[in-house]
Amino acid sequence: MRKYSAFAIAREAFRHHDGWERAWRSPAPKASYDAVIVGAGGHGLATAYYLGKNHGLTNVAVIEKGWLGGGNTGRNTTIIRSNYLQDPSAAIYEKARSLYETLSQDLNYNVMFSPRGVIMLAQTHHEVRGYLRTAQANALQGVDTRFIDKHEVKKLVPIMNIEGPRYPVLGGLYQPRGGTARHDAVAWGYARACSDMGMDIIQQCEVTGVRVEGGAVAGVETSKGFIGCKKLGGVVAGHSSVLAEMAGFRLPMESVALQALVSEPIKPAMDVVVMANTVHGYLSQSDKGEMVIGGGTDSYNNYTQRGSFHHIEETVRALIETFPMLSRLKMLRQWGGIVDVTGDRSPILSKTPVEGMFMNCGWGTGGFKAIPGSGWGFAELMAKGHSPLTSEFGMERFREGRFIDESVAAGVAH
Ligand code: FAD
Ligand code: PYC
Repeated sequence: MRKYSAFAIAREAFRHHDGWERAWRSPAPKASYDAVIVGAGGHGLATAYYLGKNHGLTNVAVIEKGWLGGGNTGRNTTIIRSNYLQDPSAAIYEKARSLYETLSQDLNYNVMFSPRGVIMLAQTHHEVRGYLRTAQANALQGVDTRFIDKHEVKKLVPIMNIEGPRYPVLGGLYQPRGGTARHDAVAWGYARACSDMGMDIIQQCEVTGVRVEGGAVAGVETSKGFIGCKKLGGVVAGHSSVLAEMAGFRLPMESVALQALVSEPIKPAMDVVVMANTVHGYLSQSDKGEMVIGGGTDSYNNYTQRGSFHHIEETVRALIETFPMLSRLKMLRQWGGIVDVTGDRSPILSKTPVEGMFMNCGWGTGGFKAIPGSGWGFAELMAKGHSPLTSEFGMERFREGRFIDESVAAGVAH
């Protein structure tokens, strides 16, 4: 595939942009592959990419029931940070954050990584203590965060009212190199690089069954027929328990809707990402000028890819105390995704009871930030059978009571 470059843009400008190639091929599936990944979200595509790049495995198909990036990857609020509390989490999220720093160059695709800084507001004394603890843990883990006082918060985000009547801002956990990236571009960049390595991305192809022979995976039944494989990676987020059931095992997780909304575009007003976990909302400004807003999950299980209406009102109402200017903005659109939430709010990157089948799921409300690190570790697990990045995230931890409790650092009170 031809490289994207300033020279290519200039060349195409002189010939009516006739020379651009399709970013990825759309082939018919082959009869079998060395590895099949189910789910062309960010995690599935990143897994395929690192299988090829790091382990030389390119006879790979990524199978997607809809369009690539159309699941949670294309529906999230794009916050990237690695300020988690537990060591295994800090390791994988920081690996991901550091890969984001150079992902555009690595993929030759502009993913618009914007390390504009993330502040998690402390609005109760309990939160102050919690974030001081996280800042200290992060210092030991080599993650660059620090606790800042309310005056520094105000300096970084002048539009904020720090003297709110219910929840005044007491300070915040600040990660200067956290930020955002363009979510679809992350999926598109990985997809293009995978296709360039000769991998097949098969969209509009639903996996309807997992064929298991003698306890080992043999392939998948799909809406385009049977596809054989030696190794299978299930990376289907909110549909993970559905896929696991096809293979005959259960996963300790729930699927719930999480939603977000954007305002009308306004002039630049805020160049930091802010999460307000006590009042339960988070906010950033997109390059288009929209205020990007998210809240909590629905409190019942479903697969509808839309959220309950009352959440919109609750989220905006909660944020207005701290961001009074929001009250004067019109909200433009709202959407939802189905996220896969585990009991300890940490993901599952694991072998399964089916030989040759692996699951990468449970990223819940916070997996966009993890995509490069997750793909890196899961590819290693699939290729070699073990990975230092994923070793603590096996599904057996729920049977053994070895939880990686991130219910606080996972952010908003999801
Ligand atoms: P997905 O992108 O959902 O991909 C899974 C794919 O599997 C889908 O495309 C689906 O169609 C496909 N699939 C499912 N079943 C089948 C089947 N049977 N056959 C074939 N294909 C199938 N995370 C952050 O880090 N920061 C944030 O700010 C953030 N905000 C969020 C806001 C919202 C509103 C939502 C919904 C999520 C948010 N997240 C955030 C979470 C993040 O989006 C997810 O954790 C992440 O995108 C999961 O990626 P994935 O590749 O695992 O899943
Ligand atoms: O994990 O940072 C996060 C997040 C923000 C919004 C949803 N999840």
